[in-house]
Amino acid sequence: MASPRHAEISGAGFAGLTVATALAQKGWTVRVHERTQDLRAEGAGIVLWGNSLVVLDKLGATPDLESRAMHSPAYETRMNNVIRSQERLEGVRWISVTRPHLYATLLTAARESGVEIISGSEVTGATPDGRISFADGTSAEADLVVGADGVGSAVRDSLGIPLKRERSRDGITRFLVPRHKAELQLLEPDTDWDNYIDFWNIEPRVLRVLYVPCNEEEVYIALMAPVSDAQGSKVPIDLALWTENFPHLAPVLEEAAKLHGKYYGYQTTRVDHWTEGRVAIIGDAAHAMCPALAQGAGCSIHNAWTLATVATQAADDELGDALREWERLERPITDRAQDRSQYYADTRQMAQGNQFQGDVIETAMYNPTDPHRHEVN
Ligand code: 3HM
Repeated sequence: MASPRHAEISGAGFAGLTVATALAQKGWTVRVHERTQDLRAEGAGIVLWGNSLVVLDKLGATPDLESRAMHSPAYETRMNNVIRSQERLEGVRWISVTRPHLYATLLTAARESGVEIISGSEVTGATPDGRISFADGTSAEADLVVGADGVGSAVRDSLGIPLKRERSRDGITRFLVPRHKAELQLLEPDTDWDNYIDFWNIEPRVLRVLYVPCNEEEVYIALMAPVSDAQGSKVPIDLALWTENFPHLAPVLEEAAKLHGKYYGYQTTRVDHWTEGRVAIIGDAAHAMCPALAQGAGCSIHNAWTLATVATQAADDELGDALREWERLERPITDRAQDRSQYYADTRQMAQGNQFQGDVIETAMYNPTDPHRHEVN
């Protein structure tokens, strides 16, 4: 039997752990390098749709993930606290989880599949012939190198791949806080506090709270304000400002006010190409996007899966061509998700409600595990 093929991966985030686990399960030996000393996820909560959940199914990670997740009855949109829509999203698979829980699930799956994860290992770059280099001056060879090293990707930049960055006028600060369901229920007994609720205020002032229950104990809240609004984008948050505008959310806003966190201005990074020889970039290194459609990690996870599949199917001496073909086929759907997310970030149109239909749910409905997905009928 031929010896297993070997992959070196930079970055133990959602994309890196997914591609690592998928490759290991398909018979590769895999090493993942993580620059930080600690293996843990930053951030608060996350919504996952069908396109990433089918991948987690294949990795065997779904039971663990769903043991601590929320299936909200509806995706609700409000303007000045008046309900605009309650989308039941029939036929669409989606859940909300905390980022630490998704991370722990992927880490377990990776380890159980035999992936070697090295923390405190900084990758400085890669070459198209499959050499990866490290900050300590050493290097290693692989059949496949993956740059899953985030929006500031050293792998991508070492290859000189051109990129463009576009900023929007708004941004958010994210918090994971206790739900205080009983207190919220007292403030508004008619509200279903298990719903995902997007609370928009545009007049007289642009301030928005996205309320995303992630399990029975924790809720992810994202506070949006324009970059130009110093008071609205301040961290720790200005509690008086937020409770004056969202009095019905006071119990969870008071929790957020105890935390630090970071205001993040929406931005999109578009890169010229995703592969060079034996190197591929995935995740935020390839397609960092605005969070409006909640598809940044989703696209990362589904592209990680298709990359592992294509690389495994390709003959070793045809890997470079196979990766180029992978980009040609898989990239357009991610480009469209990026464009739509940027559009919604720029226009604030999600405030209209009833947004998750038609083209907008294309990404959520995509099945990267369907071998016939690119056939035209
Ligand atoms: C889940 C989710 N949805 C929308 C946004 C946004 O528009 O900032 C952020 C999110 O985490």
